[in-house]
Amino acid sequence: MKSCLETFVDVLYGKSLMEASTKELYNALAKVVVKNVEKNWDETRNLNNKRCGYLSAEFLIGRMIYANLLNAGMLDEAKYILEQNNIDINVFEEVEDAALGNGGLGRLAACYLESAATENILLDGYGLRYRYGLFKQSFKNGFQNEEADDWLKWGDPFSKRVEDDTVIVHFKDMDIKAVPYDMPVIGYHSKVVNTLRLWQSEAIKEFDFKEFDNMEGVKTNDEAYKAKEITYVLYPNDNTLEGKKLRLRQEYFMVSASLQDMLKKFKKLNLTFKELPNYYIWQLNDTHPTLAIPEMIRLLKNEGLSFDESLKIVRKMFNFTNHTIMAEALEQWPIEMLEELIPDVLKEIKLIEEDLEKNLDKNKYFIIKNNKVNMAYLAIYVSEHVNGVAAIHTEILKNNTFKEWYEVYPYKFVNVTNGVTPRRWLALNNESLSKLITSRIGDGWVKNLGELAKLKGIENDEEFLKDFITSRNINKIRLANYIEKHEGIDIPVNYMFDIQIKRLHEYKRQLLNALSILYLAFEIKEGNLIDYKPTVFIFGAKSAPGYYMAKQIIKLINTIADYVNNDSVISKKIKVCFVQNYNVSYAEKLVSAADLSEQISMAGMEASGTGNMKFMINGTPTLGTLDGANVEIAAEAGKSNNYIFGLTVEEVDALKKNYKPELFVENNPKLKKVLNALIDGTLNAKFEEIYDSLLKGNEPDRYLVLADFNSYIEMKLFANKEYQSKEYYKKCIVNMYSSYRFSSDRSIKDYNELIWKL
Ligand code: 26Q
Repeated sequence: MKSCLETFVDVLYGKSLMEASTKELYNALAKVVVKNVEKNWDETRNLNNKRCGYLSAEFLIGRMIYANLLNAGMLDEAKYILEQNNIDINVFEEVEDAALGNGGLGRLAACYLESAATENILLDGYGLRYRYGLFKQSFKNGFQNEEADDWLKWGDPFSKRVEDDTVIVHFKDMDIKAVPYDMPVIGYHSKVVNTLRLWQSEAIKEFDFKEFDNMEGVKTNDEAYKAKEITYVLYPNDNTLEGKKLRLRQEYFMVSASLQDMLKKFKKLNLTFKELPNYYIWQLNDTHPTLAIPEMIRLLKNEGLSFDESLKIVRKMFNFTNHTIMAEALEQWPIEMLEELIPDVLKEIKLIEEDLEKNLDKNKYFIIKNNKVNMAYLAIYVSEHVNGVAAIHTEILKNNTFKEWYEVYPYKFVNVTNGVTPRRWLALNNESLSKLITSRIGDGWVKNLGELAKLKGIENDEEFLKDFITSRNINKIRLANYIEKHEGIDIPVNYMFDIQIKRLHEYKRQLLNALSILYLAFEIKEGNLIDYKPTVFIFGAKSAPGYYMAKQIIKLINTIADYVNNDSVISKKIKVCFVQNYNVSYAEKLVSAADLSEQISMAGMEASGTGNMKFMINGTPTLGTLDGANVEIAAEAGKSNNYIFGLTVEEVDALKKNYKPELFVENNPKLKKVLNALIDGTLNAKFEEIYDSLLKGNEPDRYLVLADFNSYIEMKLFANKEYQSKEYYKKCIVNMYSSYRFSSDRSIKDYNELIWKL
């Protein structure tokens, strides 16, 4: 490999390793990795076994260089060669993340591809190659500021443009070229190398200067612009639908290109179309790619099949994963918009609706209603399986969200609890803990996280306990240095690190955390918290640019941070830090250094959560509600090894029937004081809208922040008390070795056994 890297740097840039820039080294090293897996990649591609395509508008792959080196078995060698040239492999931390996703759903897709390759399962990713990924966030006067994410400025050395596989996607107003860029998906020490194929939109006819002067030219150039626009930027919404025409274009573009690609390969096999479901099936990552269903029917009819024959085949080809029950996220596209962009696809949707009316009571079941297409119902009606992403979430789908569908199709509904890859989320992000684990049980856990169970009981081993604490402290020092450098905030490493990192959303209740910090601040000021272990509250979160309330909450937390950090009494006990531009790479550092994992959504709202799993694997207890996968985390590690508080789903439902938030404030002067601080000038800014959202309007305090406030404070103080004893670290260790269920290797095996049957 040594000569290989040197050759690449020389051939590509005419330089020695020491002369090369970080960008050049990065590109050359990535090329060496790709070359190394080329043979396995070709062999995987040429297999004719049944496959699944993971069809997703988002793949939040983050920084790929370390993960690919580790998985290809080249990490140690790369470190060594670079070191010999006086280069620290950490220089690649400058390389920006590929943020082709928003949050949980996109990161899950990335973990699943990695796990499938590791398990030698033939799962390909199909998506969009956005020119700009999720915006870069900075704070200006405490407010979120967004800038374009030019991720390609580092090059894209893992991708190959495959001109020969270009396809044409047809819209009513124009035809557009879809050009695939392929990335190898390298599993950990495995033979299978899968493909992540991302489509880029381009004009069939490039910009034409000659024709620029006449009317014809204006039209051509307008089309060139409109074509490129489709994959120009990722929609920055998480758990909310924005019903924009361009978004619909993106979805159809992705779906049509992917299916045409699959069909082209299938036709080379000279089989009958009936065999298609034995050759290729699709997992729909939420409803975003649901147009694949009518599009597949359209394509089969183009091959000469009837609608009925086509539908019969298509019914065996699709499975649908739901990721949210939030009403504002459920996709419904206006008929007019479909008519305007893709009338041929709309025709097939209408025929599916007619088929539905033959089979089901049309007063109760529909796909089209009020001139809108309900994408979830379309997906459920035709899919073979529908799954939720955590046990409690699947139950809610069956009993509430899709109740009537569960009544007619009980056999379609299955649960597959989410997972995260232990390569990126333990082996790579937490070197000190990884070394400690390996020193006791060997390194088999990297491929099979279940081996961590061998550590059962080790929380009582004094030496292990001591080493565990040391490893945590190493990570905390590293994080504190990083935060000092990037945020300019000094974080004492002997403080407890209490961390909430996730997209900013009212249902995730960052506001509850913020209010609890104000409560603590006032208690400290009044001299009431003598035994409180000093704590730093760390936040990381992006808000959708158009989500007003979420942006107000960011400003509030930054305002509280100023208030707390600049008060000489309060800051001796607590500090607050909201890191900027929270992303996958930041998460890797935060997760390994956390003492407490905040997972405090209103019960019933967070489908699963996956950040909660990342913390658990790294040995951090959860301060959380019984929501999403928190329920299963508490079950696996033991409820008493986590800090569970708040209303349950049933209690939320009951309380919501007649909720009066004032009742929770009236007899609670401390809470009253906290709320008043939002509007009375205690802080440097006023937050009337936040205050009003809790106490006024037709649905005050929609997410029951005030109802859960007391039990949250109580549990937070209890966690703080325990943190001062060994009991706390024992809980950390039990969480860590109980985390097998939350490996995405397990999730992928569940998908394969319950759904794909590859
Ligand atoms: C839809 C239409 C137009 C524009 C944007 C969107 C859109 C984009 C992203 C709608 C929703 C999303 C993302 C949803 C999401 O990330 N859900 C999360 O999925 C995780 C993985 O299953 C779960 O762990 C989280 O609980 C869930 O919130």
